[in-house]
Amino acid sequence: MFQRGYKEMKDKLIITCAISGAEVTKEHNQAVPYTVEEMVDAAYQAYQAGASIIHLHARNDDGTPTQSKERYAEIYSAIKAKCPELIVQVSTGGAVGMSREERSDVLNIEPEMATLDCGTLNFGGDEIFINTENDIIYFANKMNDLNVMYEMECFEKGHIDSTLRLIKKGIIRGHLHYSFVLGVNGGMSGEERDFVFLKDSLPAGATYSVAGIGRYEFSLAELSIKYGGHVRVGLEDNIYIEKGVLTKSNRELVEKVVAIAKKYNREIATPKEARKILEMGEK
Ligand code: KMH
Ligand code: ZN
Repeated sequence: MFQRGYKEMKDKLIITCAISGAEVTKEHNQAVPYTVEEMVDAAYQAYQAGASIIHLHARNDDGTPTQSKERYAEIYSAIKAKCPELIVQVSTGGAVGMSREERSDVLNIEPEMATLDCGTLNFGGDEIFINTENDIIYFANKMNDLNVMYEMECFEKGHIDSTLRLIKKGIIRGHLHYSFVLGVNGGMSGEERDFVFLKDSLPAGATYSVAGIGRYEFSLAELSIKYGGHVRVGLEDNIYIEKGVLTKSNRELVEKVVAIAKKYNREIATPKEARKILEMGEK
């Protein structure tokens, strides 16, 4: 009986909402949150719709991205005050061009979860999102020291291979949770064969979530729901609710995933259940 209940819980769907990002602006979609109040409202609405994790990039009030620990602390504690059980996953990716020291400042607030970007890729035009092997080791060591759970962001298969090498060396450790970010201009695309290749390349016992960029958001969400993975949506990744129609909110994007999950009889995990599925300790 206990076994069955445990399995049912493990089958639940973790929805992450990437509410803000670092690159998308209000010029793209008015619903992109900048201020602390806007961040809290976006997080709360997404949580109410079914998100158990918020992927957070801090912004200054004028919308510029920042990795400042003071700004993150302000937003993080305001979100926690409004929704204490929600998992707030901070970004150590920051924005393209930031140094690793700048990007890692946020870890000083000792969040319960953060991203660990697992390789370099082109990011459109002249942009390169740099994550050297030493960068990955630097972030992983810092998160190990501060007891921060990491979600490994992989934009292509080579990034998974890099994690396997670092797992062997004992640098990446703990429960292995991956996020495939597919469809970036410069990264791997988000067709079914790409997704299947990645999920089949993971080490035993790993869990994964999928973030489809732009037009891939909902097709990949559906695939991941079908195959037993987890899903990330949000304005960071996609600003449309359907082709050519701007979404009204992060909440609406989460609601659309919940509707797809219903079709496949995947129940939605609460934050407490998500913590268990991801084998996170209590913070
Ligand atoms: N803003 C991108 C350059 C992450 O959050 O860890 C990197 C990013 C990844 O969004
Ligand atoms: Zn991000």
